[in-house]
Amino acid sequence: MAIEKTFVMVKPDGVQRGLIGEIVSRFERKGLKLVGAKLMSVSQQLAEQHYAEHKERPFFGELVQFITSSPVFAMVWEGENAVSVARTMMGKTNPAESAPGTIRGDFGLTIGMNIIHGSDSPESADREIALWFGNEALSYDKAVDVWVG
Ligand code: RTP
Ligand code: MG
Repeated sequence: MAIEKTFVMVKPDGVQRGLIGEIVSRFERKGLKLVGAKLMSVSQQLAEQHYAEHKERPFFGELVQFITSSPVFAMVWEGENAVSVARTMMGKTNPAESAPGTIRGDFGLTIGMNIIHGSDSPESADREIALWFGNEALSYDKAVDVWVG
């Protein structure tokens, strides 16, 4: 069983539209475990580091401007194959091509404002969790039965 951690972020459009709860709920119901979360403003430097792989792309400036324009909700989710499971739940990069039932397919229209980010590989996840959370993300056992009844 490959237990992984992945970095997921509700982008400014998702926060402004009140979709944090919906998105957190979907990941919880899927069975992933929330091990880190914070609402935060993004500095120019953090945005440029996060999206470094896109530095030469024509949309880089717009992307950095967008992600720094208003707070994001950064999270770390843990579980079996968490990286690919989260990507599947998000849908394709372009919401217009994302299947209904996915987050982008249900809530998005345009590629520039596609609501959510998720790490694209375990290596990216390690890099992004270190970048956004350092050592802050938690590790804990889930014992649901103890808390109800
Ligand atoms: P993300 O990194 O945000 O999770 O999205 P992704 O892996 O599905 O897509 P990626 O190729 O990494 O692109 C990063 C973000 O850049 C914006 N984008 N705009 N105008 C364009 O053609 C274009 N292409 C990409 C999107 O917001 C995408 O999520
Ligand atoms: Mg990406």
